[in-house]
Amino acid sequence: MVTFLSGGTGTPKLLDGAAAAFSPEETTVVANTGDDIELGGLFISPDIDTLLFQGGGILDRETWWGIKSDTHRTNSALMDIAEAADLPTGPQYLPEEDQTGSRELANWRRFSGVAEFMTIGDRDRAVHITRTSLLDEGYTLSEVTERLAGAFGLTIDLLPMSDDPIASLVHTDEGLMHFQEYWVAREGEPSVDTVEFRGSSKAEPAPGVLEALEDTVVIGPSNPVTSIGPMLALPGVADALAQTTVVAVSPFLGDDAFSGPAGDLMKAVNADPSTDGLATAYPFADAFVIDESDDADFDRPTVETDIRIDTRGDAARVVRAVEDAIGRVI
Ligand code: FO1
Repeated sequence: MVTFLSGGTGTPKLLDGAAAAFSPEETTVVANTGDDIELGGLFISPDIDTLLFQGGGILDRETWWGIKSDTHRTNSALMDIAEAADLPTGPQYLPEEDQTGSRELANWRRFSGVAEFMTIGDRDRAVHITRTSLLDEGYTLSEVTERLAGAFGLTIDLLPMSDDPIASLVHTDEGLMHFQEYWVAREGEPSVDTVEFRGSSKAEPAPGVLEALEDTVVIGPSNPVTSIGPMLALPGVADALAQTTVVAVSPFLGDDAFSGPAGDLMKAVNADPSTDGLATAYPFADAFVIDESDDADFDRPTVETDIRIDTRGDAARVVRAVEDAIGRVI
């Protein structure tokens, strides 16, 4: 049995090759939900969706979010209406008093749908409408995720990290903003002071998460700060990881992150934005998989391979390196 901790792009890419070493029936994936937002009344869970669409064979593999060949008629119409009505076209938070009201799960991450700052495809939107409606019917995010995983034919077990509201908020030189505003609307431009996982200390891991962490854990090549950080901030998770075998795959080629804002965010939390910084970010890791060109030096077993993942064959190669790393610990 193996459990992967996953964020938006790096770990789903690795999971393309998971079957090279681990049977899907014995694989659990815990997904970050700190990136989730409510936009125009729809609850969007980007990291869960990437895993649903990947498992269902419909993921847009150019972007690693959204559905391939999706249309965007509603999203375009929202922009047209906002422009015609002379409304703002950037992210608009709902007023403070509405952030913590009604749908509890949306706390601190509730945006107006005017001009819809994230590009939501039409088929993608059907998933968000279904999720939001089931949440409103009283189902938990875990229950909704299980239902959607069944609909997309997933063979792995997919768990959200929590059924409670946790919002990844970025404190920047231009003020406090949600991760999606920082990353999607502002393209990671503002300079980051600190990152906050609002709600995490009062949140609980979702049902099944702590049990899944009793198995061998693989931390995929996701952003250590905003993809894996929210999970580590949940009560009990870091302790559980300290008790089990953990292998971490580096999301860095030396000092460069493969994708996303990992480098800037690592600096903001005072960790070295490189493979070396992984030891600080993951003190409980028992082994690492790093790039063969990397000269990082760890005091724990380290397997080197070409960790760039462009194809399923690449993913299988890195997964076999993970298997090798697990073998060196156990
Ligand atoms: N990322 C973007 O960079 N631009 C988008 O317009 C965008 C839309 C979007 C819609 C639905 C969804 O589930 C994800 C979407 N993403 C988009 C990806 C997402 O914002 C982040 O890359 C992930 O949260 C990172 O883990």
